[in-house]
Amino acid sequence: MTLRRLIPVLGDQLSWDLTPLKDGDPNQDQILMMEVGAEAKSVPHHPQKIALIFAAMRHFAEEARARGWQVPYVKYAPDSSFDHELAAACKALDPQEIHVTRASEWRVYEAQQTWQAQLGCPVHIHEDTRFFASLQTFANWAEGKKEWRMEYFYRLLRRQTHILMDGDDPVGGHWNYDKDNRKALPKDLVAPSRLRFDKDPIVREVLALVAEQFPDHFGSLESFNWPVTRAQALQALDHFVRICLPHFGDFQDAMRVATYETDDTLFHSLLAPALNLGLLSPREVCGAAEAAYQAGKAPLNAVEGFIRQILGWREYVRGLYWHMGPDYGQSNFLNAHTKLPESFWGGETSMTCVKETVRNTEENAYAHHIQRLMVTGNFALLLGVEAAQVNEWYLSVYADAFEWVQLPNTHGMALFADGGRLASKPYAASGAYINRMSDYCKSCAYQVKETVGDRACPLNALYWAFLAKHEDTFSKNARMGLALKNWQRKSEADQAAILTKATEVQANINAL
Ligand code: FAD
Ligand code: DLZ
Repeated sequence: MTLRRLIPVLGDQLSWDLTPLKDGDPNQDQILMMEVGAEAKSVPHHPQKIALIFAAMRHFAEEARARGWQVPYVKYAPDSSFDHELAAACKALDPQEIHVTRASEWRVYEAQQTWQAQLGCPVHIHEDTRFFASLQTFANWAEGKKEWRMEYFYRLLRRQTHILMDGDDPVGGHWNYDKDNRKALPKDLVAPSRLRFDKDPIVREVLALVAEQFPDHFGSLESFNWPVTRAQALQALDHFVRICLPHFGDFQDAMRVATYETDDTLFHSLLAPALNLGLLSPREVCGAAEAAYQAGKAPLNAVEGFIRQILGWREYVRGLYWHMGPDYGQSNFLNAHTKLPESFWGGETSMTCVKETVRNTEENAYAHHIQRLMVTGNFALLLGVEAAQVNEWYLSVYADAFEWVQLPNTHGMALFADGGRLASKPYAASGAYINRMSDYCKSCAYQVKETVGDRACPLNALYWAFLAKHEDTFSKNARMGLALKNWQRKSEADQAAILTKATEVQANINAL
């Protein structure tokens, strides 16, 4: 029988809501899924990330077969690529048309645009409809604005979606409850345990494959516990909303040395991988959080704070990623050329904040937002690490890392390498910030209250040197005024001592 449509489903498109599948017919069409070396080796992905994608893909294929679909499934081969496997499938199956969802990143989207000519078969690329805002909505909003700020895009989407709205006004009278969301963790508070997911035969097979094929990639497989099916992802969502969401806001920015394994995750949702793969939709996740507020089961500061991450940040960075074009990651606004420290790949360090964040990353393919932004991100920003190296690291090491969301967060938010398209000022901080939001400094070899001298926290001198180096660049940025004034108020002798210390730190970057 003639094959009407071949529908390639990529590893982060595991949703039945996507147009090619919604419009497809299992009696006339087939789904193609491909585990390919070109994707698995495009950067040194954390083994848990690869295992998660392959296990979720294999489960999705099983589910599709149970729904009556035929699913040619290419199991992992190191030398394979989408282009190669697609050509082989077209040769074998001779489809009349190919229908695919637009890839989530520029590199693969550009390849998709060559498929029709390469394969000699009509290729229809459908928009990814899993987001609240279309790319056109972002483009319309961005057009003519001198500055793009997440807060205003978020308000537009609150109004459009009626999420947490009371008529035309935000529920509770404010758009944002962040001022209530910066509490320090009480010493005796133990964060909740997470659901454990059984390692079914598919997961076990994939873990063995990944261990064998990617033995040198940074990261451990031992603690693998990601939801790999929609059913598991829904259980994780329900568990988060009931147990963690009520405290999500209060302790959203807090960090602490892991005494218990739950200190690595605190009250965060761990839902980003499931959202990014398509196992959960952002609409249902925000809906579940809003319902908890309406039922009196979670306070407004927590629910608004959580929804803002998804309806606000997630939508905003996706819009910005596509709007900025394929060269977004090429800029280097702060002229940063330092090499990524070895401590990012697990090399020794006495800085507790970096050690803890990298350990969490290595063990769990996870670190929460403040660890990513204010520990490793801030350290890379202050050291002036070349953006491309930092971007590649972030794209590699997290289970939720896909370029459309990783790049704006790293290049724009953490490094200010885009010159302020995403953020109004760099998120630069000295050790004092880390000390306020964590207990890291208490067990650190360095003294957070000292700026110069052998025992001084390296972040302090680096912070002042960062301000001094970019004084001219930021002199017209009102949000940097106070910080620059504090630098300018220092005596010449103090400034000189601090800059000398910062130079020493830079010279010893792999021995800190
Ligand atoms: P929670 O703290 O529970 O937040 C809830 C959800 O909100 C997340 O699951 C996520 O979907 C969304 N979210 C939160 N913050 C952001 C944000 N800034 N941008 C977009 N969505 C957000 N997120 C990714 O999904 N993939 C990445 O590759 C990624 N790279 C990042 C790199 C850097 C340098 C920084 C600073 C942030 C990055 N983030 C990334 C955003 C954020 O840190 C993660 O989404 C979050 O830590 C994931 O953990 P969680 O699911 O427990 O999130
Ligand atoms: C990230 C990734 C990896 C590691 N492997 C695969 C794969 O083998 N097959 C697949 O379909 N997708 C994989 N992915 C996700 C793709 O890279 C993802 O679809 C792109 O990031 C989107 O452009």
